[in-house]
Amino acid sequence: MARELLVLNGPNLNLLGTREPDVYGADTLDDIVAELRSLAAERGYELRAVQSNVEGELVDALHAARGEVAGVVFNPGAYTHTSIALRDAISAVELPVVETHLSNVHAREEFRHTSMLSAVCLGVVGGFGRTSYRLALDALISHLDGATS
Ligand code: CA2
Repeated sequence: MARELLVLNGPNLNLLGTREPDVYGADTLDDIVAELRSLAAERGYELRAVQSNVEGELVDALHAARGEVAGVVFNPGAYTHTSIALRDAISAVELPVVETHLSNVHAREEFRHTSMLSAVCLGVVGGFGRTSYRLALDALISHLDGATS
C-alpha cells in the first residue's frame, strides 16, 4: 500500500477563512492542508486533498481512494448528520477514516449531535479548530504505523 493519505473535506469548507471566523477560525482550507502536508511528510506520508460540495463526489473520492491511500482524514461538514450514502461508502472502502470537525458539534444545535458516520469510522476528533485536523492526522498515522500509545 502506498504511503499516501487523503484529506477529504465536504460542503462549505472551501469558505474557511472567509466567513464565520468566530465559529470556524481564520485559516483557509489551503492553509490547513499545507500544514498537514508538511506534518505528513515528516512522518513519511504524502497527502492528497479533495474538497467537494457535492455528496456524490465525496462518495466518488472515497471509492477512488480505495487501494490508493492508507487512510483518510474526513471532515464531512453537514453531511455528517444526514448522509447514509457516505456511511455506506466508508464501510465499503474498508479504509481507516478519522471523522474530523473544527467545532465541537455536541456544544451546538441538537441536529449536529448525531453523526451518521462515527460508527463506521476509526475515531472522531472535534472542537479544536485547525488543531482537530492535526490531531486526526497524528492519530491516523499512529494507527497505521502500529503505535501502541
Ligand atoms: O465543525 C465542523 O467541522 C463541521 O463539520 C462544519 C460543518 C457543520 O455543518 C458541521 O456540523 C460541523 C459546516 C462547515 C461550514 O463551513 C464554513 C466555513 C466558513 C464559513 C461558513 C461555513
